[in-house]
Amino acid sequence: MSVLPDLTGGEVETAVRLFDLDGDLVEIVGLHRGHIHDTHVSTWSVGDGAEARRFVHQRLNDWVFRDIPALMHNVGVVTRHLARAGGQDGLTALALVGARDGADYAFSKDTPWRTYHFVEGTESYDHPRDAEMARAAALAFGDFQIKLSTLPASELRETIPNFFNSEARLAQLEDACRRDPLGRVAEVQRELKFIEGRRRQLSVFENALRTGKMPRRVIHGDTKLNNVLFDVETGQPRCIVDLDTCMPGYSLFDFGDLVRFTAATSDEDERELDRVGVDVEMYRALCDGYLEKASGFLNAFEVEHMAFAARIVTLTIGMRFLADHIKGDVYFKIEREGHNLDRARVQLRMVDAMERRL
Ligand code: GN1
Ligand code: MG
Repeated sequence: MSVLPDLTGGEVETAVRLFDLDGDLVEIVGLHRGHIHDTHVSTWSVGDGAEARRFVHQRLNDWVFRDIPALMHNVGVVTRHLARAGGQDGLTALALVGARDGADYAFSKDTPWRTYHFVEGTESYDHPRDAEMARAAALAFGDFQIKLSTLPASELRETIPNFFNSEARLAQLEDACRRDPLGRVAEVQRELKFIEGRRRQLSVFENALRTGKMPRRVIHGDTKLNNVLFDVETGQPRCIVDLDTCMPGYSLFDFGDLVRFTAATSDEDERELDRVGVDVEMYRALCDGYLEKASGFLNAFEVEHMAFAARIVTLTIGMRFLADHIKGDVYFKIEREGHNLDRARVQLRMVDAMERRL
C-alpha cells in the first residue's frame, strides 16, 4: 500500500521504453523492495547469442521527493563523481541509463521514472551472514564516505529539508500529535513518553553541528545492509545502491544507521518485541570496518560519539515511523494495518537495548 496509484503492466512498459535501451524487451518483473519508490527489472535480448541485459527502473515517489529535478541532479552528480573516483577496491559505481531525450530521468504522463544498469552477479542481505560480512559492509560505507569527501557539498541540493535533523524530526512528530487526524495518539502514549525522556539527547548532534564540533559532510543517508550489493562469487561488496539521500549531513548518521539495521537481532518490522535487540559482536564488527576507513577523517568528538550515534539515529528513525503512523501512513509504504507503528516500536526497543548494552 502506498499513497501513489498502482500502475498497469502497460503503463510500466511505456515508461521503460522512454529510456535509451537496445534490443528486444523480454520481460518486466516487479521488485518489492524499499519503502518509498516502486521498482521494476527489465530484461532485454540483444540477439546473436549475446547475454541478455537487465535494467532497474524506478517510478519515483514525488510525494516524498517534492523536487524530482533536485533529486535527480544529486543522483547524477553522485553517480558521476563515484565513477570518476574509480573502483580500485572491487567496488563499482551505480550507473544511470539516460532517457532517449538525453536526460537522467523521464516523465511518463505525469510520473517521473529513472533507470539504472543492473549490477549482475550480486546479492543483498537483510541480515549479515556473519560478523565478517558486517565488517565488510561498514568498510564499504566508510570507503563511500571517503569518495564523497572530495565532492563539494555545495554541488548537492537538500532534497528533503532537515532530513537528518533529530530536532526537526521531533518537531514533526509533535506537530503530527497536535493534529492527530485519526485519533491514533491515545494508543501511543508509552512510545511518546519514551521519546520525551530522551528529548535533550536529540539536540546533541544539532548543537555539535551548530558550534562546529562536528563537521557537515556529504553522506549516503540510508546505510541499510541491503543497500550493499555483495558479489556472489567473492562475497565481497561490489556496489552501494540507493543514492537518493546522498546529501550534506554528518558522518555518524551513516554509522548509526548501519548499526540500527545491521546489528539488529530482528527485522525492522518485527511484531514479537522480545526478539528485538542488538548483537554486540555485529556492533564491534561494524565499528572495526567503519573505523578502518573513517579513522582517517573523523575528529575526536565523532569517534567518542559512535555508540551514541547508533542510539540517536535509531531513535530518530523510530520517531519518523511513529509520526507517519499518527498521520495515517502517508510516507512509508505499508503492507499491513499498524505497520509503521510496528516499525517504530522495534526502533524504540532497540534504543532501549542499546542503552542497556553498549
Ligand atoms: C526509507 O525506501 P527505503 O527503504 O530505501 C527512507 C529512509 C529510512 C528507511 C527506513 C527517502 O528508505 O530514510 O531510513 O526507509 N528513505 C527516505 O527503513 O525517507
Ligand atoms: Mg532508501
